Order: sequence, then C-alpha cells, then structure tokens
Amino acid sequence: MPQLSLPVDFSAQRKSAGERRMQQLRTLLGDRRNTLVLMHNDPDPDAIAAGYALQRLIRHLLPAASVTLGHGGMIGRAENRTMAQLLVPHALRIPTFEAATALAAYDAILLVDTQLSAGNHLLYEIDYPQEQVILAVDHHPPRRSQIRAVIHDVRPEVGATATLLAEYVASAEMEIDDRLATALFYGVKSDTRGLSRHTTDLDIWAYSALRNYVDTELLNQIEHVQLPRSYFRGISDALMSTMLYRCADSKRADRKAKEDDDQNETNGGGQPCTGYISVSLLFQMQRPDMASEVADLMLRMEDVSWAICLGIFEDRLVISVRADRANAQAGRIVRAIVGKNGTAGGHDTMAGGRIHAPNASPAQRIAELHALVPRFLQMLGAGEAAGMPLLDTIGP
Ligand SMILES: [Mn+2]
Repeated sequence: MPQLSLPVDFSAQRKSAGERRMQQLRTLLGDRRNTLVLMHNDPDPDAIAAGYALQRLIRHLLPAASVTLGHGGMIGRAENRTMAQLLVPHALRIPTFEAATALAAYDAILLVDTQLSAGNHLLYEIDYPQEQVILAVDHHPPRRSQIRAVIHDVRPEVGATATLLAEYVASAEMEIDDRLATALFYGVKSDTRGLSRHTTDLDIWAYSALRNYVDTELLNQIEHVQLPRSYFRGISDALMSTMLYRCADSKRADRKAKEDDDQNETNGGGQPCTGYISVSLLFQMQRPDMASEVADLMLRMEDVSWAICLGIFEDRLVISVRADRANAQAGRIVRAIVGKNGTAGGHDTMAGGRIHAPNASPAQRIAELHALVPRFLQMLGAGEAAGMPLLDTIGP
C-alpha cells in the first residue's frame, strides 16, 4: 500500500509541527477507552471524508482504540447519502434529544469540519467537559470565542478539512488505500468546487496526490447517483418561487464596499453586489441541505452575484447563501441576520444558518421566512429593489 508524501516545498518546521501533532494525538488518546469523531450536523462530503479519515488515522496510531464516527442532523443530499452508505455505513446518527446521554458515554471527542464555538454540532447543545474535546480540525473562520479544543487546528485559508486530513495521513506515514483516497479526494473536490474556489497550494497538493489512488468506479457511483423524484419536485418548487432583485448601482456599491473595508467594520450594506440577487423560498423541505443545493444551482445563473435560499425544515428556518466574489463576507451577513435567534456560520462565498422556531405555528414560520427577504436585500444594499419572478421573466 502506498503512502502520501508531504508537499515537496514543505519546510522542515511545518513537517515537524505535523509530526508533533500526530504524536500529541497519540499521547492524548492513549488512555481513552471510548473515542467519538463528531462531524457537524447534516454532514457534507468534506465532513464525511474528514470524519472517515480521522477514524482510520486513530486506528492507525492506536490499533486497540475504540473509535466511533457520529453526527447530528441528517445526511440528505443523494450524493452524500451514497458516499456515507459506501464509505461509512457504521456512522452513528445521534438525535439532538439524546445527545447529552449519548455523548457522555465517550471519554474523548474529536470535531471535524467544525470547532467548539460553532453552533452546528451536537456539543453545542449540551454540557460536555471541554478538556475531553481533544481535537478540532476545521477550515471555517474562527469565532471570537476563546473555547478551544486541546488541539485546535483551525486554518480558514484552506479549502477543505479533507485537505488537512490528507496532511495528517502523510505526517503519520499512514498507508492509504483507494477508499480513503476516494473519500478525501471527493471532500476536497466538493468543498473547493474542483479547485475553483477558496483554494490554497495545500489543497492543490492534496487533490493531485490523492487523485492517483482514486477508485474511479466508486467516485462515479457517488457523483452520478440516481436522484429521487423528491429532488426534482424540490427543484421545481424552488424555481417557481425564485425572485430576482436587481443590485443597486454596482459602481456605487463597489465604492461603498471599499470604504467599509477601509473602516474595517460594518454592519452590512455595501457588500459587492452586481447584476442580480436570486432569492428562492422552500416552504416544506424534505431535508435541510436542499437549501444549499438550490443556492448552489441559482448562483450559476448569468448575472447573479448572490443566491439566497430560505427554507423550512421541520421546526426550523434554514438559510443558505452563496456569493460569487471572494470578498463577499456571506458568513458575516448570515450571522448578522440570524443574531441570537439561531446559529450561523460560513466563509466569504458560502454561508448558512438556522433559526429554531419550535413554538411557532406553520403559518408563523412561513411569515418569518418571508420577513427574512427584505432584511437580506437591505444588507446587500438592494432594499429598494422590486423583485421579478424568474419564470415570468422574458429575457436572456
Ligand atoms: Mn468543509
């Protein structure tokens, strides 16, 4: 079995830092009887890949270790479900109401593709001894909060957590097989959209090094899985509800964005917005990640620089935002809108949030969803814009 070699331009310092991290992990986990690798809720391919790789890595470092892989929420998207079925069929889905008892059974927890201060994982809901959170490996922008895992490896510049796990696997001189390579490769590919966004040299290294060992048959099964009818119904609902709003004078918006950047802190407004903002509403989603799938699709429309999808899943509102500019600060916008009513996070170009409304009636949730639209438009400097329905538009 082959091993991944670290990038050739890796400095001796970085190399030994990586080796130290592996040594630290081995030491910290050495006396733990029951370890849980915890992905964020509603795991995406990057989280699944990183979770799977970390579980394998721990077994490599400590062959006698008992390591479970788990997550909250649900794996929804057909591609992600297939990936999970084929690669991590044993992964444990832990319902929120059982999290406190279920997680208390583990004497060590390791977070992947998220971090302690983020609101999108089960630890956020419960009291769990912070010193037993051994590792957080993540590439999402850090919070101001000081809560840190014992090993806090958060590198927001990197495109995927799978990239960081590829580095771990190489540092640990662990052998790699085609299943592990395929998982990590798909994680990097999906979070960086095939190295087209949010990519560093380390991502390019991981992508190229892993590609040599990918099981193309397995990758095809995941990427080209047949889609359920509910997917097409969801897309149809989304298209019918989609409204396009024209951004305010784009030159002025750019100038304003620059001023805001100079001031270094702003409460929204003046975000780079050119062409149109697409807003889609889904009043009854079958799965929470339908919102991000729709937002991804809408951002591909010509002249659309922001795609926002707002949906209702069970008792909560789900927000997904995509932007086409690297400096768009989508994460900050979603955080500002969600505030203390829920959880939110994300990067410049991709962000998401949840607003829990367990006591609201279905009609109230729909009203709340509608009420979010003008707030987003306001933040994007298009508060005055009149929307036009996508499907009624006669145009290019
Ligand atoms: Mn990720």
